[in-house]
Amino acid sequence: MKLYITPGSPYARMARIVVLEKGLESRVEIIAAKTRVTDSPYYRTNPSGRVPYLIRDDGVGLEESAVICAYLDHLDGNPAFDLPAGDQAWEARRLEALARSMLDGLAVWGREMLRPQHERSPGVVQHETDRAQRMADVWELEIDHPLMRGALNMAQITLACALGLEARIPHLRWRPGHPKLCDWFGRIAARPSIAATAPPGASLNGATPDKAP
Ligand SMILES: N[C@@H](CCC(=O)N[C@@H](CS)C(=O)NCC(=O)O)C(=O)O
Repeated sequence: MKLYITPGSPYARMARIVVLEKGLESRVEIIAAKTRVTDSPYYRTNPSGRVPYLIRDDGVGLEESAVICAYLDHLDGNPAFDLPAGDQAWEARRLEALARSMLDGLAVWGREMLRPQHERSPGVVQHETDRAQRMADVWELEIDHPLMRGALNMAQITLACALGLEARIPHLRWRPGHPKLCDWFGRIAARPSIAATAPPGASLNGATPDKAP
């Protein structure tokens, strides 16, 4: 199988984490795609131009991090990241959606910061800055949920990838005032699959890192 990624994509990172967690390194070739450029050869592989993108052994391509993660997790017939039974399934879905909501906002913010400074929208940046702050407040309260403290699951992977975007977005400051979230992130960031997929840092187009602990 071939998994197309970019090193900084948090969505691709989720798939890369599942590859490592499931010991699929020998079955999945990781390929860096060239995204967001005119006429990239990658568009002949995946017309949407997005990552992650998985080409299965039968040649069929899959989009969407959640679909790709579920597919990889089920390959061995012993999924580790399926929903728990009963009412807990709704809690798991709620938490995963909450983490994805934060991630989606941060992805918009990160994309804006990749644009040249004169093309950036201050309104979009402010909106996403405020959203990220509110979501960090919510997660400071939710992080003690048993599903966030138990065995690794998709909500935890998604939140780790969202918070890890601090390396890519210099003004993302989710840490101040959120000690429990800092503690949680410190632990999960040390997990080998999370550490091995950490995004490269970026001082994006003139923005200055600003990281109070
Ligand atoms: N909903 C998608 C989002 C994927 C996505 O937006 N990926 C970004 C990288 S973080 C991308 O490929 N952007 C390239 C482009 O927009 O052309 C998923 O969960 O996989």
